[in-house]
Amino acid sequence: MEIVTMTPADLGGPAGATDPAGPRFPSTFVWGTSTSAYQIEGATAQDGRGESIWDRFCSTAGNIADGSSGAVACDHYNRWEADVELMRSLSMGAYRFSIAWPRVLPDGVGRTNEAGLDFYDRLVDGLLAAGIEPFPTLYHWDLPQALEDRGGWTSRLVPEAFADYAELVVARLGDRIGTWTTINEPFVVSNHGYLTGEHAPGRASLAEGLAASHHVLLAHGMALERIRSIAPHAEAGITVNFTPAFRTSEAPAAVDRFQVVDDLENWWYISPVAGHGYPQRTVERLGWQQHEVKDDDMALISQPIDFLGVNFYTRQLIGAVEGEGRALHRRSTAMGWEVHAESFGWLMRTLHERFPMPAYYVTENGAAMPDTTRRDGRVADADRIAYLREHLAQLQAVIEEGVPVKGYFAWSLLDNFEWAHGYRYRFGLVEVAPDTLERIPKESAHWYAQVARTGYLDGAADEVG
Ligand code: IFM
Repeated sequence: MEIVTMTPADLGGPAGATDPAGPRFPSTFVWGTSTSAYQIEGATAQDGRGESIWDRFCSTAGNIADGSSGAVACDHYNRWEADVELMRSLSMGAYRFSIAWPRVLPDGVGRTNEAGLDFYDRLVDGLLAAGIEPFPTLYHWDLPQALEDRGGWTSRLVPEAFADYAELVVARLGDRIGTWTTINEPFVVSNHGYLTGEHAPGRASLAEGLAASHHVLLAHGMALERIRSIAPHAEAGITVNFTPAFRTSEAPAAVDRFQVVDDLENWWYISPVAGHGYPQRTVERLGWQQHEVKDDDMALISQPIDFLGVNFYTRQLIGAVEGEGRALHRRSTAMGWEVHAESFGWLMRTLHERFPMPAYYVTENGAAMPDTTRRDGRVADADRIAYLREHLAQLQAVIEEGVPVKGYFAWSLLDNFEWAHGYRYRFGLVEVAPDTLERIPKESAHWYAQVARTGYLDGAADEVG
């Protein structure tokens, strides 16, 4: 039997006790960046891709702040080889991307578009050849329009179609994929798409939002069954976004708002996935009759997962009136989201206490910053570096406390299409020049590459890695 000797540094080490460079992330920690298909691929009419709800939504004036769309985006569909090389040059060990359902099945069901599958085939092979582990997500919001025309996420037809789509993709790529994610951010899919209407497909109804919330989780459960049967050795999970909520007032209106907002935005999805069902007090408060919930649905939704993907950006402060908490922000990003790394540590601890999972990946974390300026030909984004450092320090602390966090994916590799905001806000570690689409790594990209190489946040020499 091989005996492996672990050094304190391999284990993360005690905080700065023996190491002048401070604590070190475990040597097995996965470092990557994250993107999604509609936000970067472009080529929406190329090689037989079908229409998605985002193509349709963007074509209506007023839906996107700058009137743009993802039609070209970063043109990653045609530049993927250079993007893989870019990731390799930045020492990335993994890449989280999403597969565009309408590229693979233009009508959502039925006829397969082989050219679409071939694209992801080549991407996966290219990543592996570059030593980068592919972490695909099966759904990051680009529903085929043909399925929206048949009811979209308010209809049970969509989770059923999603399971078939998942089976097709996993059968094709599964021999090379170690980690599958079913759905990205079920809250945003149902809330923004069907309850408030700020995202595609732009429907605004509480009843439709609640129906969608159940169907999107059902889609996760149905797809998970298929993944288990086709790729039993792969790890599989779901990515949920969290915006920890804190109440700033004792006023009854604040208490009332807090309960609904906190349940819907934070616990509505993880609670059923973890086997505890939908938060009952909010089910009652909203008068949800749950006609969509059929026998066995909750068992499908709560099948064991191998990891939970966690997306975190900010916290929210809830008073009696919407927006009241903003006065308490000390620092904000360009989007007005408060920078509050302590809430990230709080979230990871709270999740592991309340809904313990075998492993966690931070599948998104990052910031749109206003101050991207040029200095000596470099793109200086010191505030993004500060954001990343503070959040990674929180992660380091919770790992040392025993929370099994296995990897971190910075959002995002590239400046890209930020949904209803268009191209106004830029989350990339790499700038994408709006006119030429040239990729220019920002200082944060170089900083993050060094962290990935060394496992240290603060200036450890590269040789340490
Ligand atoms: O750009 C989005 C991403 O698609 C999902 N999570 C949040 C990001 C920033 O808003």
